[in-house]
Amino acid sequence: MKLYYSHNLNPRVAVAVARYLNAPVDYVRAAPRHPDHTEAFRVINPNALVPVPEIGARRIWETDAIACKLSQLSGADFWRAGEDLAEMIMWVSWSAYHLTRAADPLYFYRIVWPTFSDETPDAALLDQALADFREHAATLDRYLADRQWLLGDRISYADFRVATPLPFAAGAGLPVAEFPHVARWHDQLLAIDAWREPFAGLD
Ligand SMILES: N[C@@H](CCC(=O)N[C@@H](CS)C(=O)NCC(=O)O)C(=O)O
Repeated sequence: MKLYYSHNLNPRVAVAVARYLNAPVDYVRAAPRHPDHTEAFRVINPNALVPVPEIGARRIWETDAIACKLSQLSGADFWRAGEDLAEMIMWVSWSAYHLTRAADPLYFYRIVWPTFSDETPDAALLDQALADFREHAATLDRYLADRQWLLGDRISYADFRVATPLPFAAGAGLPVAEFPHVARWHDQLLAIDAWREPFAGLD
């Protein structure tokens, strides 16, 4: 199975999952938004985005779907079933609509934007994103106060997904240190090679 990726937020999660699960994946670095590649890439993913796998006739894209598939293929319960499933989906959804959504402009304007523009980003937009991030990080912090991992005492995909923006905290200016339980939890993740250095040895 091929997995097309870049070093940005979502593909980083997909590669980390694949490496954590030791999935039999051929990693292919891609730049789907490069004008020379976009149209050809739409054959693989109509959104011209990564991550995206090539796994046969049925096409899937979206980091969460890829993580689900990788977990199924590896026989792991990283993607939970049974009683934990609803709670895991809750965190996957919460990440997309709250924490990662808040962090996204900070990531984009402080890390990606300067690579191709000299224009100063809108300060009000970044202030609002920072306020939103603090609100949602506080929610996460309270939740983690008496839990090792989001679903209790075992790591799951919920942990990887909710932590999507945190490896970029320094460059994006995410105030993780203000939230001690979040910082402790993310340190646990950073102790995992696949999360800390998903691209090690790839390119
Ligand atoms: N909803 C999609 C979002 C995918 C996405 O936005 N991918 C971005 C990176 S975060 C992308 O492909 N950007 C072009 C690139 O990285 O070259 C998912 O969860 O996988």
